[in-house]
Amino acid sequence: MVAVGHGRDPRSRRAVERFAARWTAGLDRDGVHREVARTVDWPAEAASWLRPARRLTETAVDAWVIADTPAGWARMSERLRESTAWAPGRTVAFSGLDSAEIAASAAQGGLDGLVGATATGGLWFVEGSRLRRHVPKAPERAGHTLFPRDPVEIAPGAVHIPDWLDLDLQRRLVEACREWSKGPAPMRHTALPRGGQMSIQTVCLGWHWTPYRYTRTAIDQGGEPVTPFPDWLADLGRRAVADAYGDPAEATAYRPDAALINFYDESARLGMHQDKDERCGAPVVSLSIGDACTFRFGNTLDRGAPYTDVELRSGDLFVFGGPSRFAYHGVIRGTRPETGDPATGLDHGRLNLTLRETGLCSTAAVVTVP
Ligand code: MD3
Ligand code: FE
Repeated sequence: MVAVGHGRDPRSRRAVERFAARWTAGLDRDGVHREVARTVDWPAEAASWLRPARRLTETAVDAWVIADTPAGWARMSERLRESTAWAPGRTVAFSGLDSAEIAASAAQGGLDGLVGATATGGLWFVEGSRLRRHVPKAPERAGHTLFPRDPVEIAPGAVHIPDWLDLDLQRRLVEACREWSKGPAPMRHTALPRGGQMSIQTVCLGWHWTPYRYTRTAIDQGGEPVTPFPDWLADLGRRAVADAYGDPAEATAYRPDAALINFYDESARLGMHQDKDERCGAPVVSLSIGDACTFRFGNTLDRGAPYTDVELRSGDLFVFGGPSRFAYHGVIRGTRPETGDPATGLDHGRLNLTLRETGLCSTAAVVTVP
């Protein structure tokens, strides 16, 4: 038996409506339909939260379910703690409460055991008066096969967030990639040092990559200048790191200065390799658009097993940092034709953008001599 409490903002209302519908449709251990003992709401600003606090706690329940804005909940949780027998350890919250404010109220104590969802399918919880986070790892998804596209940390520091880019952003990225592909140094099959060329086509931003170093100009394309790395792309990278790791400090510190944009046709592949030409351990952010592929994530020791195969689809984000930053990885031959949405502006093939911090010096100034 649960009691539901919520703020009066539309998002919290929707969250508890959806919850109540799902909850009461299910059966409890005795085969009886589950119930909501009561639902109590409260304004974000009011003279007193004492009445709703009492109503929420006056019948015995197994757990409380809360949906609120951080501002409303700051006052309500204070009331509950001071004036009722409420137990934070038997309380779960929706992602609307996942914020800096909850960290601040956690620090004041009395919220230990409170658990909530994050917007990307992870958990936050209060322990020792601190707000902590948990991103689910692959094995924990065993019972969740009905929801196969939840965000997953496939290895420490390697976080996959499906459908992170909305269609509009995918469209804008495809448009931008189309422009960048024109050059000055156009998208091309990168030549390999032992002869031959890569099956993927690549164009670079910020720094130009050839096997196996970064340069300021396209040394294999007549010394053409490299298209600058745009600020808006760095902002997108910081947002990606924030969502993958839930750590605002790490996100703010992220300063990507190079992007590799790879295009895969149906027969392209990328053999198992490490990205180790950067002199920096900052995470790599990967964005996929267009046809789906099988991405192979290996280990840090060699190209072989153990590895994990993950399907990457249009809109997916992957962030590789921490212990995963120097793991071997690759893309299996054969992206799957017609699995991308032509509404992205890409009618065939797959685009992958990787954002990196090279750890190389940015040039202080460019002096033009007339
Ligand atoms: C794991 N690109 O450009 S993205 C690459 O889909 C590259 O085009 C692939 O590997 C692609 O170097 C894979 C996923 C990826 C990117 C960089 C990583 C995984 C990574 C760096 C370290 C570990
Ligand atoms: Fe790579």
